[in-house]
Amino acid sequence: MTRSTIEGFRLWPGRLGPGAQAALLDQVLAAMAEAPPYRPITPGGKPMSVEMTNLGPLGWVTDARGYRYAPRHPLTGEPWPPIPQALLDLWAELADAAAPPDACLVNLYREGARMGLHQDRDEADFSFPVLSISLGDTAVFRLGGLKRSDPTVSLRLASGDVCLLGGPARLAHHGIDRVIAGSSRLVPGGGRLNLTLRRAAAAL
Ligand code: MD3
Ligand code: FE
Repeated sequence: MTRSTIEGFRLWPGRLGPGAQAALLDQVLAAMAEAPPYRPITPGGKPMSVEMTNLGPLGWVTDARGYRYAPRHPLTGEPWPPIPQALLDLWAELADAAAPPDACLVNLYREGARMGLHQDRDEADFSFPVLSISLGDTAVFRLGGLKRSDPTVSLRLASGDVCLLGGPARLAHHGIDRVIAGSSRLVPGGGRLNLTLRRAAAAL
C-alpha cells in the first residue's frame, strides 16, 4: 500500500469554522499585544523571516546560545501569556495525551516569510504529539520523513485547518515553502498565524 503522508500525521481541514477562527484570533492578538512577535536570531546569527512569540509556561526561543524553551519573553522579560482555554480544549479532544501542553509557539508569517525544512527536537519527550492550528493566509507546507533526504509531500494548510503530528510523524522533517498572500482576509495587516501546541518539559 502506498501512502501520501507519514504515519502519525492527521489533518482536519476546516476544523475551526469562521466563528471559532475569529474568536481564537481575538485572543491571540490580545496576547500578542502583551508578548509582541519578534524575529528570532538563529544560533548562526541570521534573523528568521518568521516572527514569533509564545503562550504558556514555556516558549521556544533561539539566539546565539542555541535553541531552547524559556519561561520569559526575551525582549520584554515578562512571562508568556496563558494558552487560551479553547486551545487547551482542542488538545484534550485531539491529542490523546496524558498531560496538557505547556508551550504554544505562535508563528507570524508576513509577506515573504518562510520556514526551512527542520525537525522539532527541543522537547523533552517525543511521545507527546504536536498540534498545529492555522489562521489566515494559506501556507504551502512540506512534510518529509525522519531523514532529511527522505521524499517529501507538499500540502496546503488553510485558515481553520488543524493537524496533529504524533508517532513516527513527530520527528518528521517539515517546513513552510511559502504563504499565499491575500488568500485570506482574517489576519489584520495580512499574513498567516500558526499556533503549535507542544509538551516541552517532561510530564510529571
Ligand atoms: C511536523 N511550524 O513551529 S505547523 C514549527 O506552519 C513549525 O508555522 C510550521 O514547523 C508552521 O516548528 C508548521 C505543522 C507542524 C508542526 C510541528 C511539526 C508540522 C510538524 C512537528 C513534527 C512534524
Ligand atoms: Fe516545526
